[in-house]
Amino acid sequence: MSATSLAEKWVDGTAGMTRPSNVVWCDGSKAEYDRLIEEMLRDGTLLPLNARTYPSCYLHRSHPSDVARTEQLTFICTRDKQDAGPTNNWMAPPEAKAKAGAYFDGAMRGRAMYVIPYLMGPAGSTMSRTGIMVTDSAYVVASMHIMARVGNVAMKAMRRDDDFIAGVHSLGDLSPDRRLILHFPEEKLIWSVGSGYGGNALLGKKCHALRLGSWQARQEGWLAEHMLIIGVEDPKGDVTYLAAAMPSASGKTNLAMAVASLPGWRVWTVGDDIAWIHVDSTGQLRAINPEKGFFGVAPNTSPKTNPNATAMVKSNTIFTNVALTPSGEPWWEGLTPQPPAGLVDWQGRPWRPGTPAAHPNSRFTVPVHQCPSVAPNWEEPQGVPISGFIFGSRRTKVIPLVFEAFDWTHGVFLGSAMSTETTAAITGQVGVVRRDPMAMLPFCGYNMADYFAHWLATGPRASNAPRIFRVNWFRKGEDGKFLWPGYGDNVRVLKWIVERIRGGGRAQETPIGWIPAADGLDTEGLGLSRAQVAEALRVDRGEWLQALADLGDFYDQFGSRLPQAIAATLADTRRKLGT
Ligand code: SAT
Ligand code: MN
Repeated sequence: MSATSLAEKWVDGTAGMTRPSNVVWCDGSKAEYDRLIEEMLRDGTLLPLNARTYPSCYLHRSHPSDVARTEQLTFICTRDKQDAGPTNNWMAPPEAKAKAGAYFDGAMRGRAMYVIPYLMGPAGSTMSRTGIMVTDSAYVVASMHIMARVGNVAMKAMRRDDDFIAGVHSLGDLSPDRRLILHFPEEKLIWSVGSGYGGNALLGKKCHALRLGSWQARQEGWLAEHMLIIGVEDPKGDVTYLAAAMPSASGKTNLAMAVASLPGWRVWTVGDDIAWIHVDSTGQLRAINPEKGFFGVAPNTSPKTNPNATAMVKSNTIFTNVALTPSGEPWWEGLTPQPPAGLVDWQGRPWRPGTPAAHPNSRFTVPVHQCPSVAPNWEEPQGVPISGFIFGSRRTKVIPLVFEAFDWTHGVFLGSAMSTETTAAITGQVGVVRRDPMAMLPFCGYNMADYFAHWLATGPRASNAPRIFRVNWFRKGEDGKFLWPGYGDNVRVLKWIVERIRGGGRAQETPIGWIPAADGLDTEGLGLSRAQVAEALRVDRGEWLQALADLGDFYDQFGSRLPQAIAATLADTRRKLGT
């Protein structure tokens, strides 16, 4: 059977279930994109923005109850519940299919079903993987055009006739009561119904590249991670590549394209959200960005916090749920110090002060190549060599600004120990602390205990395992103010990380890892007192012991599946802290 016929058979079967009026195979061309935009401008799915200041930019307003990922409606559907693990919602495959099947049944009546073959990763890379998704949303098709490589390039990349992840997406009736995001890793299948929101509906992104990707990665011996990829260039012109895991809406896109506050230093952007990482034949870890676009959080993006993002979204960008100015420009909180007069809010109503103008999880969708800091080698098939991993989360307490793991195993422990304060990127309460190992809690497609074991086993396969660091830009002082300026000044932390990787960088040993020595961080010109820097780096034994007790409870749910090395490192850390 040829690749097309197997794909066609599956598409036919899906159309039999969803009953569209017609089936459109997408070719990924500019003409196709332009046609979709025209159609959406006609039916009101998109609004045009100011053609002079924001050429080829559009605004999409989603259903007000469909503005973020819905984790409580997201399931891993493995035959054995233990394979999904205690941190995932699980449903038995037959039950999942019966439930969602009822929502999919005839869901595309009177609408077109678009078939989108897509490639995650650069063309010609052995690390890239293919998918075919169907959808009844033109907004999803246009967004996929920006976020992934669509069309023939994907069909050509298929290595076997069944070499694709199959994804079915329908807007359904957009009701949260009939919304399900289902993953069947054993069948390489995704079913998503009832949401048009990015993380739920652009199936190449979290569903494929992370949830099914992580499953595939474990089977095939690589890593699929919720990580940005950057090259950090020093004043001599040497570039060190780093991958950093951070929870959604916690400054990942800002760090991915940071403008260094230190003379001579520069950050090159390879990716802002997902990294696929392989150990090459020489034992070097190499990473690709499987995506081709950014789906970034708009609020707080400004010429001050992220000048590169502000510049790149000035053309060819689809905005979702931002506010609109009278001159037809997008606006969101933080873009300018003062909101312009006459704003229309994200739901299309005259804006009332005291209410959000843009939704806190409003987004921009834009091609990577428009980023002024894009790395010249960002699409190279062999990927970039990774020398360091960073685990970062949002914690107002406990976690110091930066510290380094003692070794690979300790670094995996630090990643597994991550917790964070929740943001508007997920539906639910904002600002509550929850565990989020490696920023993968919502994205790991299998038992997280096995995921930790997979990480533990990967380091020793590398000839020179990357160093592992933990960062936290969000720690606050007694006065409730952030202790660290963040943004472009985070490059000062990257500088210390790069120095450590190269065998320099002054550090002092603590029970939790290596912390920069008193003069280790370059804080010149920041105007921070020594005491302030010390406070940002302080290890509070009491706070740590409490946090580790909570971590122990979290680990307990994995039972005997938790790798011994993780449990032993926790015990060791407790002992060092002096229990
Ligand atoms: O909405 S997405 O899940 O794609 C982005 C994010 O929350 O990280
Ligand atoms: Mn993300």
